[in-house]
Amino acid sequence: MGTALVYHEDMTAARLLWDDPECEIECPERLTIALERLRQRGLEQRCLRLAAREASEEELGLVHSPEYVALLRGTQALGTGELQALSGQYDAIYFHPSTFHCARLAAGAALQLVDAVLTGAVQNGLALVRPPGHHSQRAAANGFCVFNNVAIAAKHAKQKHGLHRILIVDWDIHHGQGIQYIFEDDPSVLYFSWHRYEHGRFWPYLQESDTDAVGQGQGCGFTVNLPWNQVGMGNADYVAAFLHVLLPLAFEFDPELVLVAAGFDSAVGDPEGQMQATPECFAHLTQLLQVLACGRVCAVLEGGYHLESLSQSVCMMVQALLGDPPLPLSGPMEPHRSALESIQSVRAAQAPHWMSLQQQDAAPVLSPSTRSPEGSISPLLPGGPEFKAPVVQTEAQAVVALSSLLDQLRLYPTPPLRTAVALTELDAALVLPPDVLHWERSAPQKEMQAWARPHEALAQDKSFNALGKVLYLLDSILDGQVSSGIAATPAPAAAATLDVAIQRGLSHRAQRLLCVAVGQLDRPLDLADDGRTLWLNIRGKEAAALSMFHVSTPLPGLLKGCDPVTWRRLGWTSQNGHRDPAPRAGVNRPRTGRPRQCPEAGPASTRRPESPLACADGRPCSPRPGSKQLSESLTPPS
Ligand code: Q9C
Ligand code: ZN
Repeated sequence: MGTALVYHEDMTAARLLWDDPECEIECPERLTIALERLRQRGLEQRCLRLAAREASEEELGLVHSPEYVALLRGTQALGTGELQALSGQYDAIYFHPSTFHCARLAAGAALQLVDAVLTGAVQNGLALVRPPGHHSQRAAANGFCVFNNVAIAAKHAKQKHGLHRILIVDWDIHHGQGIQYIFEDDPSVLYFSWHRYEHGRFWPYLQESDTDAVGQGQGCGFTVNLPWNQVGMGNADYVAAFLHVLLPLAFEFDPELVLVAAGFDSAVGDPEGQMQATPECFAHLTQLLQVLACGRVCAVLEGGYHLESLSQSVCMMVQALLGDPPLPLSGPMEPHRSALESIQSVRAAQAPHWMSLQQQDAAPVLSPSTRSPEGSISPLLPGGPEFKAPVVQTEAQAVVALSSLLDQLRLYPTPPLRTAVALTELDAALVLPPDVLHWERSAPQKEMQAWARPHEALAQDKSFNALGKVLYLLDSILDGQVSSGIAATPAPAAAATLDVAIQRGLSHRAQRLLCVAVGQLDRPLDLADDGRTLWLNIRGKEAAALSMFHVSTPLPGLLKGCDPVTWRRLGWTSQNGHRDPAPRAGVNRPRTGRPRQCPEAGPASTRRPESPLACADGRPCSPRPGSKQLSESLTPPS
């Protein structure tokens, strides 16, 4: 399935007819040059080209008031003076006699794109439009925007295609306050926007662009604002925002469709944004979004005023939509301090509403007394032996008991140490950050011997010593002293060490284990294929897979390895993120993406109709293959 490119030449007709330095940047060349560049690179030709149609007035009415639509209809007959006078009633707006036609085409293009994706004609696509849409409101034009193209498309996807969860990612550098207002109280639309904010000193100067605007009523937690308080944000900041804010929430929300308010004024060179992200960054961001909603990504152009930067970024996004592997990112890969502060702030503001943000930030520190002196495994739960499993009688009680159990599990604190390394002498020269702890200890000798015995590769002293450190580190992580760690082992012992680590992890306290093996490493033969271990091998070429829990994918670039289609073919879709067989904290949560702890949100809803959509291979999106009964996975392995 391909990529749609929706466009109509008529959208270049509207232009500024008088002098206005603020508005002159929104010019017809934005579209012509971007399209020309797509042609030059042969990208336009690879897309399914669709001619944009006008949105009907009824469709505009999904978002806008009839009076506002009528007012816009009337602008077609106005003279320049009248147009200028009317424009002056709005903030950063110019009207042209062709504005109404263009704006209807822009909204219509977004609708066509959504229709093409949701009918399965294409996998994804981009609508190249102007005027942009995300600032426009029910009865107001604003910030070059006349009709809210993306908002209309989202309403249409709900109404005409019966969707229940739509994610809107607004990576334009301005806050799409129009989209925010329209879906403020709507839990079926998760709206994420990052924007230049500078503590409120950047246009449109709104308090509601800050992190504490999280939505209202039922929609509480479905508005996510990430304000940038400094200019100069770059690739690292954008990727960090995706990894630490957007994607955790998006996975939890589990959208059926992703709409991108794709403004490229967030790219380097743009006079509005003053940011540093390079065009390739948008390929990466696009690729990250393709893991959601079975890859159904509809992007609609918003801003972007540096013609060269805009065109390059558009090309990068289209390439990613087409499935080409993105170019590597350049520039500093450490986020700015100010960016981390913003990320921290939005995570804190959203934490009450999203499971995936809980328990990680600002959790109480594990008291040393709960750790056993030898560093051997201490009781699984903080209360240790005092922890009482509730006695269960009826099924209803079982549910209550289970959620209380889960509540206790959720309180399990964040380890006081973030990262430890267990290295052998060989690697001791490695330069590590100062807050990384060097872990010197080993697992008890007897235990190690027992684990190492079946493996010839572990007979050697060096390998054996390394194993001891690996196991000790693993135990430290499993019993909550450390969050993460890095260990080294001599190459010939790698497979055996990994085998022992997996077996030990599973036999101790890991409920489910993800093993990512980079390089030519085969899955341990005796690993049970019971769904507790997901083995992902990234290697030179695709290797035979035993089951859906055994995935082998070629290195990106070698065989289009990052293609989500590969994953779908293996039975893994974004929905598999919810397999949830074991007691994770979210079991009692409705799968509507409704946030927790929102007083207005009402009782835990059962409102989660099955998705009307199917994946590329024809399977419906929702069923979760391989999930186990809770009772089954609660039983510790013998
Ligand atoms: N120098 C879009 O990107 N002017 N609209 C701001 C600050 C308004 C931007 C002035 C910018 C509107 C879709
Ligand atoms: Zn913008």
